[in-house]
Amino acid sequence: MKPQFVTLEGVEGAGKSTQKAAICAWLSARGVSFVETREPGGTPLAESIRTLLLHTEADPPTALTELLLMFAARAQHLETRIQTALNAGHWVICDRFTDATFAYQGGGRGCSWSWIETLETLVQGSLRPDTTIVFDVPVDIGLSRAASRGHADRIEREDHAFFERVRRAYQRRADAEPQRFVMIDGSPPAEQVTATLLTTLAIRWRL
Ligand code: T5A
Repeated sequence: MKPQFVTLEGVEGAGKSTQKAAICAWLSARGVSFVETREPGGTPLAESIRTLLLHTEADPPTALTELLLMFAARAQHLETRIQTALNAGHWVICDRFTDATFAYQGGGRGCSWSWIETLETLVQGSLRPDTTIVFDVPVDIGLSRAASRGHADRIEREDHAFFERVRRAYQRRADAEPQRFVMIDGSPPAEQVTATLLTTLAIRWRL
């Protein structure tokens, strides 16, 4: 199998980071070489853009600025880290990618879906994730988990309706590409989510 580009998605507090650690441990035990990364971020410049995006309080980005900054960070991350890793034969396990842009800037903020598609093609060419895992949880559950970690960033402070639109946009993406997407119920206890996830991935990847 060629090196897989795997992305993890979901609303705030869906359990992506928790389950990313489980996937990485599981891949390591099977001798799969991988790079673990995240968006926005993943390189020093892209991490600086992340800070601008999540922690600018005085002059917050407009919806269009936010969209362009997400893709600016992605362009840097893709060329200098993701593509390099895939070319060298490593899998890439990435916490959020362009489906988050469709969900948050498209669904949440109401940016045009076709603008996002245009930027996706400009920045990524034909590259798309091989597998996208969405951890689906009711918004209330996700937000209460995220809140338990303390200080909320600029996007986490959006209202409930925003995250309902985000959740619906993920569902729309998954419905459009059922082969790429794996939908996992993220509501049960973490160990139970891990067990379901790894069983599903073992079948999908024959590992
Ligand atoms: N963004 C990102 C965009 O708007 N557009 C884009 O294009 C991109 C790429 C940063 C923000 O950027 C936005 C979306 C985000 O607002 P992020 O760093 O992924 O993205 O931030 P968060 O989604 O906020 O990440 P979180 O860490 O909140 O969520 P996770 O990773 O889904 O959740 P996790 O695993 O850290 O768990 C949260 C808490 O819940 C517990 C954990 O122990 C932890 O305390 N937990 C569970 N508790 C009970 N049962 C379970 N099954 C649990 N799983 C985890």
